[in-house]
This record gives sequence, structure tokens and C-alpha cells, in this order.
Amino acid sequence: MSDTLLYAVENGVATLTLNRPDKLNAFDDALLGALDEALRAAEKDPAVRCVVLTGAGRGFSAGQDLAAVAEREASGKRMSLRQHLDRSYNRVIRKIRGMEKPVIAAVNGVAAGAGMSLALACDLRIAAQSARFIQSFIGVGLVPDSGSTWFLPRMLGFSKAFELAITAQRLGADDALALGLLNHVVPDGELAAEVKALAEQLAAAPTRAIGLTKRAMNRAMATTLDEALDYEAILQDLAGRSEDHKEGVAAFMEKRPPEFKGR
Ligand code: LHQ
Repeated sequence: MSDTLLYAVENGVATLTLNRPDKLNAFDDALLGALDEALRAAEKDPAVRCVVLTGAGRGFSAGQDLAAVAEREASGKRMSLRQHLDRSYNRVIRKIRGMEKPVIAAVNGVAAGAGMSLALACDLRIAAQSARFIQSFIGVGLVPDSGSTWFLPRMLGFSKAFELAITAQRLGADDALALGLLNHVVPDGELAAEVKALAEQLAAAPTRAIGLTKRAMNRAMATTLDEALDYEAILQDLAGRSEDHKEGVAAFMEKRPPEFKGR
């Protein structure tokens, strides 16, 4: 697609690699545009049944490219950050949350500012031992964006989320795991293989049921139990009509492994 973002599909898994390693994969407009485009391509492609987001080099992403911000300031072009968020970061975050396929963040190194938000927006987070997580917004006089004010209090409760946001404390991978921000931490050299195994397992699973589970849980974050029960019943009707549901039941009865097609 472009040099700034690598896109590869193998065994049902689309791997999107942020590729500005000299800048710890900080986001400039080109990278944000390429990421948005790649997510849309992965969502549309029926051959893609799981998405992995990772970074090239020693960083996952250092968030907004501050050199680009400084350059714009120096040239006298004041940018509306609201517009910038609406047109780029927020499109990406909405796409990840709305896409009815599992999205895994393979956090290979530091995830700072909007880079941390991007990792939080994914469905699962597997981090290398040397990864670090920093809410760096406050260091440049900004508020957490790209979803961090929504994800963090839900994952950590208000007090810890607020503390991280206003102190920019650096969390190591083990601390982030203990707080519940991560699914797993693996040795640095094993990240790619561990994520590949998990992603391929998910790409061979009933994609429609995974997608509907994501839809149900996204919605349940803001509803009552009563509403969640009603919505589960509606979605179960849809899942119950899928080919993969029939295949799962047939395979169980025939005492053989199921072969899910993602339909
Ligand atoms: C960078 C960056 C970077 C450019 C490392 N930019 N070059 C904001 C505004 C507008 C709209 C939307 O949203 C946002 C949200 C945000 O994301 S605000 C937060 C922006 N990010 C930060 O404040 C993090 C800044 N970076 C750092 O604090 C450190 O680089 C971390 C802690 C991430 C890593 O530290 P180190 O491992 O010591 O690496 P380093 O600092 O030496 O960085 C390596 C290179 O990457 C270096 O370049 P150089 O040419 O000197 O080797 C850095 O300048 C460059 N880099 N982050 N965000």
C-alpha cells in the first residue's frame, strides 16, 4: 500500500505494520491516512478474518509526530486539533471498534500518547516484555485523546486512569498486565510467533460469531442488563443462521473437528 504502513495478508490474517521506525512510528498525516485505508481494506476483504497491528523497529508508536506539529506552528498555520482528530485518529479508532473482526495489538515497544490509545482500542493486546505504556499527552499540555478517556477508566476505574493521564507515569509491560491493560506479556523474541499463532487460531474461528460478540459487548458497555439480554437474543438469531453454527453442531455430533468458513 505504502512504505509508511506495511500491509500483508497470510492465512486469513492481515498484518498492518506502522513503519516509521526512526520516529518510533509517530503519526504524521501520511501514516494516519495509510492506516485508515488499510483498516478499511482489511474490513472489506472476506479473506481477512483477523487483523494484527504492530510497529517496525523498537517502538509500537510514539503518538502524534511532534516535529510535524512544531513545523506547522513555525509556518504560522494554526491547525484545529478538533478537526485533525475528527479526520484522522477518530476515524481509525471508530474503524477498529466497529470492524466485526478481531483486532490484535502486538505491542512490540513503547506505546505513547495516541500510540497508547491505538493499542487500547484493539480487542486484544499482546505485549513484548520491553514494551512501555505512557499517557504522554500531559507532557505536551494536552488531554488524552483517540479514546483514552473512554478506554482507560473502563479498564482501570477512574482513579488509576486519572493518575496515569495526569502524571504520564511510564508503565512497564508487567505493570500494565497486572493492571488489566494487557492479555499477555511474552519475551521480546517470541512476540511475532505468539501473535501469529493466536491470530491464525482466530482467523480459523467462526468470524461472524466473533463479530457479533464484539458488537454485543461494545453496546453492553453502555446499557442495562435488561437491554443486553434483549440484544443478545437478537444477535443470537443472526448467529444461529450462520453456516459456521450449522458446521459447529454437525462437527460435534459427528465427533470431528469443525471447519469454520467465517460465514
Ligand atoms: C518522535 C516522537 C514524536 C516525533 C519520538 N514525534 N518524533 C496530539 C496532537 C495533535 C493531535 C492529535 O493527538 C495528539 C496526541 C498525542 O499523541 S500527544 C503525545 C505525543 N507523543 C509524545 O509526547 C511522546 C514523545 N516521545 C517521547 O516521549 C519519547 O520519544 C518516548 C518516551 C516515546 C521514547 O523515548 P526513547 O526510547 O528515549 O526514544 P527517543 O526519545 O530517543 O526517540 C527516538 C527518536 O524518535 C528521536 O528522534 P532522533 O532523531 O532524535 O533520534 C525522537 O525525536 C523521535 N520521536 N517520539 N512523538
